[in-house]
Amino acid sequence: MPFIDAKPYKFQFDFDHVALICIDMQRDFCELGGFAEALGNNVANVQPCIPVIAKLQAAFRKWRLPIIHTKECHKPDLSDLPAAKLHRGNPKIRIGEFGPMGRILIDGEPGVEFIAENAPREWEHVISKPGKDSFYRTDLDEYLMRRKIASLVITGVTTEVCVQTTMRCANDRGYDCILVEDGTDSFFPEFKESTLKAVVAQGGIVGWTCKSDILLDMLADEKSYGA
Ligand code: TIU
Repeated sequence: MPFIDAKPYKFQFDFDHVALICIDMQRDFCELGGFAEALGNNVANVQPCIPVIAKLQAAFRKWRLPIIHTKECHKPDLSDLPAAKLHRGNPKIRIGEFGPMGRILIDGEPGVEFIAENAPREWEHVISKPGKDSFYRTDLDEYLMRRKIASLVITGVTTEVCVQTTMRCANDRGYDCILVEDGTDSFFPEFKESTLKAVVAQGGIVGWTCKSDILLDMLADEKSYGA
């Protein structure tokens, strides 16, 4: 099994027990007129990771390695939406109300859909989640255990919200996690930087980080598997 250069030390890439997880690459977070913009965010800040994630998805598909896609959304009747989340902040449009891309953050609406560049293939696992933690009220843990997946390559938006929350919760469940530095973005670049530092501090208290080219180079090399 190959070891790749990572922080805070080398990460073992186990081809037989690894998955790529792409967190919330949805129109509501990445395009104008969605939830993120309603909260006052500049969506241009989360767009640099899009082509990086597309390259990682292509590389994982080449090796037939599993890819998991999450989307943050709620049921049309809002029964899985806590009042605290509905009322938090002072958004221009609230969750469930009509925006330019349909009802904000409601499953099945255009805004909840994955952006075209990072959309799942039909055989890939898609998780609808009502919270920031991808394990909360989802079948993610069951899916990973059934597939005997022990490590996660983590990408997506936003770094310090759904990405970091999911990485911490995966770490507590015993998964080795590596966060791709250029495969994640935040509306707040300083929060992205501090998250990348925080997860690898204390000997990798939450896991590892690496640049995408380290992974892409390894996955481009036919000799990697079984190395
Ligand atoms: N607002 C924000 O930064 N993020 C979210 O609400 N969800 C995710 O991070 N996906």
